[in-house]
Amino acid sequence: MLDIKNYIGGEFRPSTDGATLEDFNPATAECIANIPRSKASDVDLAVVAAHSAQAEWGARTLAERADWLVRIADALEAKHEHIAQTESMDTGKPISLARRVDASRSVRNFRFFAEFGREQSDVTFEMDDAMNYVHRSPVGTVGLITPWNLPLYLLTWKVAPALLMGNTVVAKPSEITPLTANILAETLDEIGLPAGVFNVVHGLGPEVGQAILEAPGIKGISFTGGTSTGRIVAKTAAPMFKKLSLELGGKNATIILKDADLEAAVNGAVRAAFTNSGQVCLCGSRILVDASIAEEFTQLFVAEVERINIGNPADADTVMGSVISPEHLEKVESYIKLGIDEGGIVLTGGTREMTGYHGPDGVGAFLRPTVFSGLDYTSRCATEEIFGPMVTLHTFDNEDEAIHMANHSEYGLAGSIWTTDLERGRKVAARMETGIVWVNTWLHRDLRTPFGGVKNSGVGREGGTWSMEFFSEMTNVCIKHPNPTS
Ligand code: TXE
Repeated sequence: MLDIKNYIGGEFRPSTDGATLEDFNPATAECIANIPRSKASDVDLAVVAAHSAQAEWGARTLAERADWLVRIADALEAKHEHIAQTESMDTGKPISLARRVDASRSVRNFRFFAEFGREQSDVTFEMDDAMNYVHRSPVGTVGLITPWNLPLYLLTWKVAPALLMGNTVVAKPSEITPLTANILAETLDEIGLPAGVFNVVHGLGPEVGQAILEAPGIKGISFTGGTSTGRIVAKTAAPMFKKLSLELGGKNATIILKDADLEAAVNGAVRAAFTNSGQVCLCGSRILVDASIAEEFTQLFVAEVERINIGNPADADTVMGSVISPEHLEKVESYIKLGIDEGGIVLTGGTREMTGYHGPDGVGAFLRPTVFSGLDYTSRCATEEIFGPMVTLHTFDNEDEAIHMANHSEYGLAGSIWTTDLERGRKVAARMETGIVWVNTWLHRDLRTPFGGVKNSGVGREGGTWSMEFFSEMTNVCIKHPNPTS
């Protein structure tokens, strides 16, 4: 049983009132850690610590801070397996995924921003009689609030640019996946990052998360999580004129055009649908197929889904582990029942009662991947974010109909298009109301590109210059050229 503490001002300490929460391994249902149930008083301590470190950290050069990011990457890389094992235990995701995605990308986030930061040149604007340059300074102390699906991956995606640009950090990971944020704190402490630059306060969203939103000393909020929580974040932080970045939910379409390479499209659609048990905001949870190939695609797709090796996340050949919690499993099952009520046909999977599957050892939040056909694209199952191992199949007769169906969503985060005609792919991509479109691939990421969505998928973008812009304030300095006659 791990006894996790907050990390404030370079010290590991309990919450001010000593309250704690339990953290569970969703695959075994075992309690694996106690964490602080922090409140506003803990946030106040973290803000004081951050403010005391701000001036010195912000005064360092970008190159010096980039050097720190490289040190952090090296130190995390040395803990790659420990990070992967811990993340798998905390989330129920397969160890293979935790190694390949979560641990590797957490290291890469720091390495990328160190290199990218160094490459940036000054922004200048020449006039006939003057020159302008943009001076960047830190925002100050920023609040980073992150979700449970990719805990360290998404936290480091924010911490790296925040530190690079000279900010100090108050981080709040999800209360149900706190462990790898603690590994980050331990690592930063071990390599001697100045006290107060990075702080972690654990606890419940409506308590310590809300306190971060309300803290006057926190000048910017970078949030990744559900759309409903995103509304609360915006409502609280916007009137305080805090800088705000919101990466929210998604209900992404995978569009299979009739000229698609069917084998690639099937494999891509399965990967997009069920990676991380469908618990990635970028997952392709609606699959739109040209009617002329729907029968063949559906047979191949269902057969591939049924080959997914679901089981013990600790086994190297497991492809799908548990979902994040019993509560989330119930939520996904409620959508399976709703889909049946809405007239859908379960092509594979179903509730635990329907499949008789309760996990490799009969415990834990395991659910077989479920595929529905026969549901209208306007049905609740096809429009609401389920965020679990359940997808719906729909057919279209032409491109316009496919695009209309794909855009029929309150979300607008991502989508993928499968076609052998790349010009056609570009045309369809241009009409997608999303922030990200992949053509003949999925989750293929260049970290320099803008990441984020529109509509209820959020506001703002992360990645490359977009992260650097968010985590800095710009001052334009205009210098008049000396008068030529003087
Ligand atoms: O989100 P929640 P979850 C989305 C994904 C899904 C959700 C799942 O689509 O909807 O995240 O993650 C804290 N004040 N994305 O369930 O509940 C909470 O403690 C302040 C999109 O964790 O919104 C947690 O730390 N904080 C994303 C964090 O908010 C509060 C990629 C998120 O919790 C709070 C990944 C409050 N009142 C997941 N209430 C993308 N678009 O990139 C909760 N929290």
